[in-house]
Amino acid sequence: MDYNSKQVEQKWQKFWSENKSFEPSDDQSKDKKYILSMFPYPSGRIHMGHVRNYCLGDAFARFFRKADFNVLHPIGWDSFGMPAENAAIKHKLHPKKWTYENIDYMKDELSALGLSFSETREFATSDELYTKWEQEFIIKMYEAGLLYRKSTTVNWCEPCHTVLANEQVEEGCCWRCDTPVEQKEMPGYYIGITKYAQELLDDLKSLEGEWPSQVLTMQENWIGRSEGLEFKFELSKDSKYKLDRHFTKYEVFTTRPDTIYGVSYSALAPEHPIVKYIVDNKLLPDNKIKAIKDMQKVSERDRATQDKEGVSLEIDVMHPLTGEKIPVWVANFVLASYGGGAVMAVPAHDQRDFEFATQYGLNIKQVINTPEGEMTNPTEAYTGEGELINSESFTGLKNTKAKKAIIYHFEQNSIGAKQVNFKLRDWGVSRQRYWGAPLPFVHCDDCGLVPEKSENLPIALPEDVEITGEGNPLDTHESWNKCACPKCGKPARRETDTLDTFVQSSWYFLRYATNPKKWNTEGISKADTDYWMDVDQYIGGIEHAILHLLYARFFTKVLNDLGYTNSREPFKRLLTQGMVLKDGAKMSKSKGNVVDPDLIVEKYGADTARMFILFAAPPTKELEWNDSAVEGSFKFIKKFYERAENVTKAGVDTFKDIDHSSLDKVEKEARRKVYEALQKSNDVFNKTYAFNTLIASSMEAMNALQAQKNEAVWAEGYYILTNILEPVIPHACWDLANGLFGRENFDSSIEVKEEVFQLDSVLIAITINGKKRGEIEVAPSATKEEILVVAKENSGKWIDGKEIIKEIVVPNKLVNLVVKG
Ligand code: ANZ
Ligand code: ZN
Repeated sequence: MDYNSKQVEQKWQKFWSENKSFEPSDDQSKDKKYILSMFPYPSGRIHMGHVRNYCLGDAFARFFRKADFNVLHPIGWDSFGMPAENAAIKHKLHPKKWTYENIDYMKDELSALGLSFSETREFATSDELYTKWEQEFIIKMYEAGLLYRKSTTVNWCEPCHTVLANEQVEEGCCWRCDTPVEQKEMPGYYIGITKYAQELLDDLKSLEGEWPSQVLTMQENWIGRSEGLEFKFELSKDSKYKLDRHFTKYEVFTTRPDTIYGVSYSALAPEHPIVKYIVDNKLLPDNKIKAIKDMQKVSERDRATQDKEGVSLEIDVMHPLTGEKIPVWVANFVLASYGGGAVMAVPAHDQRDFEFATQYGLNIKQVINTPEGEMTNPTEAYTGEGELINSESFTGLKNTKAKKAIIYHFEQNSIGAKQVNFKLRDWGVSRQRYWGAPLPFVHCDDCGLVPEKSENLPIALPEDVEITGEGNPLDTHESWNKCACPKCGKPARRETDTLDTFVQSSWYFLRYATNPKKWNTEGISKADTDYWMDVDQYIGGIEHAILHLLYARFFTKVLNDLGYTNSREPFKRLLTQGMVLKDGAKMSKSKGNVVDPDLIVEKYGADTARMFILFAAPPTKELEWNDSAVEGSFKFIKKFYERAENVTKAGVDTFKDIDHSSLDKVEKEARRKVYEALQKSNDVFNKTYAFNTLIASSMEAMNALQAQKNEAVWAEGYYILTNILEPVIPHACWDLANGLFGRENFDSSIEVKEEVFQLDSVLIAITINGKKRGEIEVAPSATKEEILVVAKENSGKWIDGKEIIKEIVVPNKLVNLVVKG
């Protein structure tokens, strides 16, 4: 048999498409597997990262389909977002045209890889039907108090002309264009993800062992739960100047209540209301007011990398337990949006507080004993554990105990309480851009913010816009943004903000799980998601470890609470694939090291590309592009074809009745290798993900088959190898299996035969005084005594005339004799 990849691949791609081979069944009584690779952004062309992602997903889908599961393996397009608008500005193309043309092109590229996607469940998130349901969910969230509008300082990217979520700011710069982000006061829409913070954290436990631990840790840190004490500082009556009565108390949060007696100053964030009041009323000298104003201009993010800076506010608060006077400062390291936007500073036990105190000559008071005893002239804070000192009645307690005791004391005296804080902030979802899903709200002078009526959904984008890159074209599109108030009917104005694209990717997997026959009438079918959810295997890049995965988990919980699905944690297992590199660097246009998947498919065929991608590295590791390894994959498939000539009709007719005991040694070895590969396949798909080892053991099986001539063993070998390699090189396997066995599907799962692994003999090494001196072959059932007899018979001169002082037998492995003389 000759291998003509093009012919084979076209033939089977046509067959699969005509026979709808990869459509899931509507029969919900069957066991299911939902296999999902993260959907692509239609950027224009597919790259090797896509190829890896989709080949991995396809391998899972094909494996479980063969094992008789009802498999859902969908694909679609995450098609809203900025690049479409950038293309519109640069090439004068309408974002919609650009997007949908890219989708068509990339669809063809993916088809050429022979990926077993369902064709009926495909959609793009910019489809109006998708927008319609998303807008419905958004309105439901608004009605449930989970989505709200407020004015805040936001991260603003001027070149992209949009607000960025905190997650989209990387080291102070825009995640897309890398420009430094500015701070800007602006109204926007927020989704209350913080209400779910505790559950998002707790449920990470259920994912242990199923998700990469690195991703779990990243999510845990992002959510950032801290437990501590919250209490109020009260201004001392004899302060230099008087504040409005609203500002005579303020809240602080501490994770170290055990250090309460070490407080030597308190610091407020530059945006704290008290600081604002002082600035507005010019209660301090001009130079101080100016210094505070300068501080306020810097974004919180930039402050983190700046030197510590502060201004004394010339007022004092009273220590909550001792009544002692404590000076109040404003400091650039205090965050306005965390805890109360103010801290109790303990320089002896907090490094930040220490540096600030040293810089401004503030007191340092030790209250936790170090293992070396009391600190004299400390050069840094002591942050370890220890017994309390200088702490009135709490002195002598271990600090871990003191934490609880001091919180209890505050609670008993009603001066403070235990408090849990999270770093997680509510999710800002407004974008001032055209190519996104419009937020379905209307501003009415009389009624305020009014959600659109559900019969008017979707609020679709107007097509007649000119994208210039300056401002949001929806703002100036009057025939679109002028509308009637859904409540009172008076002239009103449509909201022109559009939704963050992460909103679309937060529920697309629930849409796929909804039968397309229902797409017009239901956004998410509860009955269908009851069957298909949760996703059994999710595959994607580690770059989504926080953003997308957290939002998707959150949305699932919200949609569950709103009654749309019973799923609560969407992705049962997660595989994060490594990057594809060339010459040690990530493939990128700017580096000029991109390998075009289309060219590889054109030259060698899709199966070669697929095999290389799965063989060259374990899926979670980086994969270094290697031309000769691509060539090697091609050669393997070619050999696989050519050697199929050893599969005869006689072999095919008899292989199901092979009598293992009647085979000779090489035949038995060939069978064993074939079944080892089969076992490996089950392990790989259910447990280890080590596709590279599956291919390696298939290669070994091929070589072992080649060493023998038994026709039945050849036929059985091909029957099994075409089966286990089908997820990797599907076209070749369907073609071979069809030609040799008349199979048009792989619906039988082949059982592993234990007899094959029973060995006739095992090789045991003989070592004398620790040095290897020979080898013996014994039955696997031989006893230690029997092994020793054979070992001594075969040790000749090494033991002749010598005294054996020690005999060690490690079954199936080795005999060690220790001799003297
Ligand atoms: C006193 C103290 C003593 C603290 C000590 C720490 C060590 P996490 O773990 O991040 O929750 N803090 C509280 N609010 C703050 C704000 N708005 N901006 C900056 N820092 C703030 O950290 C909580 C700790 O960070 C709190 O505990 C507080 O400092 C500080 F030896 O209080 B600690
Ligand atoms: Zn109105």
